[in-house]
Amino acid sequence: MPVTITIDAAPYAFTASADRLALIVIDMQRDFLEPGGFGASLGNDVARVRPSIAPTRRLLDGFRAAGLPVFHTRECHLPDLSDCPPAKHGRGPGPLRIGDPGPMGRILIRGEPGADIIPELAPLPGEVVIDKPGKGAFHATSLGDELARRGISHLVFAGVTTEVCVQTTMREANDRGFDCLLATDATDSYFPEFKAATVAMITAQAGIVGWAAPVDAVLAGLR
Ligand code: C5J
Repeated sequence: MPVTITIDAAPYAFTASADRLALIVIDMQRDFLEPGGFGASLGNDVARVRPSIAPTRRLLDGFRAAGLPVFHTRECHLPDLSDCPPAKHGRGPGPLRIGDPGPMGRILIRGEPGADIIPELAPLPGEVVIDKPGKGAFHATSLGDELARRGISHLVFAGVTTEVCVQTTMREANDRGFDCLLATDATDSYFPEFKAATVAMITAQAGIVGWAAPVDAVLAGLR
């Protein structure tokens, strides 16, 4: 009989069968967390999203120790930009656009150093890494199939940025029938008020998009 995991969460306890639970770490890439990447090219202060690194590492360690599946995503595009809609490519105030050369290689391009996951959170062999052209990780990727193949129905989310790729993916997952929990200190935004609003939006109305809990509460549930 699989163990039932119970996490003390808002708006109420999150429960999952241990054989159906996975962690998804969204876009913890150099392009969003280090100077000179995509996030900085849009005028953001990357120091604002770095506090989520250590809690995300603790969450990863907890899932790995419990033998539970871990998925990572990377927002990035093909070198010829054939998967980057002109509307996305055209946005941004600065001189650097997606595909332009920057200090960490071409901005937001698959295989370039900037698109790598930061070394502190590097995927281990066997963990699935999904390259995604959109903000949501289900759009134009194999994520749905990978989760279905493993019988996953419950997801814990970490990553950046809270209100863009994390929230978009949670909403996609929610509409696909997954129960989703956001690990509140393992996610960050360049705009702290947007992070707070996202957590409130997700958990309002009896968890209309899902649940939220700090990493300590998630780890306590895994033990
Ligand atoms: C953004 C992301 N913010 N990973 N991407 O453009 O949230």
